[in-house]
Amino acid sequence: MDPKQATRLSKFLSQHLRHAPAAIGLRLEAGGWVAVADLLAACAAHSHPLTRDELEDLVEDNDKQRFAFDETGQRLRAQQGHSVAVDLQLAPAAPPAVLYHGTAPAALPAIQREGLQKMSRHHVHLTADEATARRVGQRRGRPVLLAIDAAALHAAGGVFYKSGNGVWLIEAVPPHYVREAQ
Ligand code: HQG
Repeated sequence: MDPKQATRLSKFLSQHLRHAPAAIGLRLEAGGWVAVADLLAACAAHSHPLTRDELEDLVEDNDKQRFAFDETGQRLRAQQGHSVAVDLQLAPAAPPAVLYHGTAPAALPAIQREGLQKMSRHHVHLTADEATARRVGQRRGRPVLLAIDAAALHAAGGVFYKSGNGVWLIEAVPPHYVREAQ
């Protein structure tokens, strides 16, 4: 599959596995899963046909590993980033001492005032990798890199989860644990 086509399909899958399953007649099961057979039928019925093999390639080659099959290979889900109500059934995990978040200068005053909020997603997204955080911030212009004192927040009772593609998730980060890292 050519890269443009792969990006188009990846965006279509993200949209419907994270935000609007009902728009193509799908309903997410507990854990965010959909049956692969139903997904392929829904994609075909909504102008994004692909085969099972193409779906496997797309999942494997995806730059951020956004999607994952279950252990049977019969179901697929988005690994994070949902706005629809879904319980990903992740287990709480101890984070590394420092995590990063990339944002835009315009968001900084509000973040300093009220901390990091999940906005329209289910969680605040954090990463252990500075470069990744910068790239996320860059989507909105000049990136601002924030360092989160994850060890202190965890010690204070903050509950962290790690998604299957290595994104750290938390309900909110109070301002006290956030500092500008550049
Ligand atoms: C900001 C993409 C004002 C926050 C990316 C961010 C990531 C606040 C925006 C993943 C705030 C939310 C997630 C506050 C946070 N006041 N602004 N109190 N607290 N913000 O897209 O983390 O391609 O929902 O800094 O690459 O940017 O979709 O979250 O700028 O991995 O797989 O509000 O989405 O991955 O934006 O990005 P988002 P995010 P995918």
